[in-house]
Amino acid sequence: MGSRASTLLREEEIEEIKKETGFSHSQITRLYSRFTSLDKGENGTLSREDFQRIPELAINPLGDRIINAFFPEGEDQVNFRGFMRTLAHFRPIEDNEKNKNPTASEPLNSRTNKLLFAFHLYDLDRDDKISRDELLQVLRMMVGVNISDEQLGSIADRTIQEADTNGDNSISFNEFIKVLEKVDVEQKMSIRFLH
Ligand SMILES: [Ca+2]
Ligand SMILES: [Ca+2]
Repeated sequence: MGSRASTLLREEEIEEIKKETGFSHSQITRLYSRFTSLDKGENGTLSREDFQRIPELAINPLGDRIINAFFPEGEDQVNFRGFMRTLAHFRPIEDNEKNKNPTASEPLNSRTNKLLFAFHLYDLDRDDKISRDELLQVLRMMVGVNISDEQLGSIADRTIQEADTNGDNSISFNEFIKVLEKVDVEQKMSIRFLH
């Protein structure tokens, strides 16, 4: 009884999260204890400040963008379910998932969903295109201060020129996929979660 009970995850909830995200039972309980240790307000949700205490995110130049991806539009708290749904994009694709039933809905950790997640880190205004400005902002965060605005601008121009096949001066999701066709997205966008 008392406050302790509220920190336990119900078995049905674990089952639902397992189905939705593909995480194993032990991964879910382990991530839940990480979640509750980050939850300084002890209200079952995380705020942006809670996320900023994760060292890997604090040092990532795109950390703030990644943190934002955890929050539903216009909200400033995320519950465990939402936390797991976003985290699932980073779950490696396991061998037994590679040729499963093609009629099943696309898993959150598929290549396409991983790429879509990355695309949204750039597409701040959510118009489904990466504009020159949006690309510049990300480049600036990633390269730091050692490069002049002029140089950055020409990198952005060249990147758009190479990617932009329909000539609208921005990068659509399809164009984005084409550029990254040969990139090992699986390796770059996976986190090894302990089993
Ligand atoms: Ca955009
Ligand atoms: Ca285009």
